[in-house]
Amino acid sequence: MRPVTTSACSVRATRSLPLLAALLTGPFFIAPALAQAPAAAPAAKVVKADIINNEGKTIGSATATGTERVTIVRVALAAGALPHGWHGIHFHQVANCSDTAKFMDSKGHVNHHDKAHGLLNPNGPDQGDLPNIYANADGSMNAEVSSTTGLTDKDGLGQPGGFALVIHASPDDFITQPIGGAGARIACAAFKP
Ligand SMILES: [Cu+2]
Repeated sequence: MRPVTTSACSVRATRSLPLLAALLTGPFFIAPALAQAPAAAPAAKVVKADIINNEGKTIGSATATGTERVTIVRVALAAGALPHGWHGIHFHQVANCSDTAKFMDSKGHVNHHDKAHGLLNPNGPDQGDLPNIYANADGSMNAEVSSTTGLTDKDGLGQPGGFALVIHASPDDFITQPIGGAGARIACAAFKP
């Protein structure tokens, strides 16, 4: 049985060679190339929100740009906005910054898959995790951070309650539970759905 099968295969291979040559050299070669041209990427969504401090004063703005698979946040803060140094920043579950003294109404981190907190945590990260941001000596800041938590993903930031961007008093150590030792919530931006 085996020699027969081998022989049939070689016949097929030999017959297909001229066809392959025609595809590579003839006009047919162009057609497959056009068929594989990438589809136009869907436009990214862009949303903007004021960042307020514990006194309810607007200290700057946050602009989130993203798709179903990514979110990039640009933070722009005026002089005097934040204490000098590194600060944790996260996506929290609810677009509510109305309790300005503590910003607890923004709830915990976005975390649809029940992961541990921390970009360096072997059981993490949760979907709210972001790298730290740095406030200049005068308290101003211009920064961009990114995440694979999708801006328009219903299982990400596109959830029904919107989301909040929360800045903490201290840097996130990316591993300690529940928020990496980032401490009090000192600024908040509510991104309504
Ligand atoms: Cu947080």
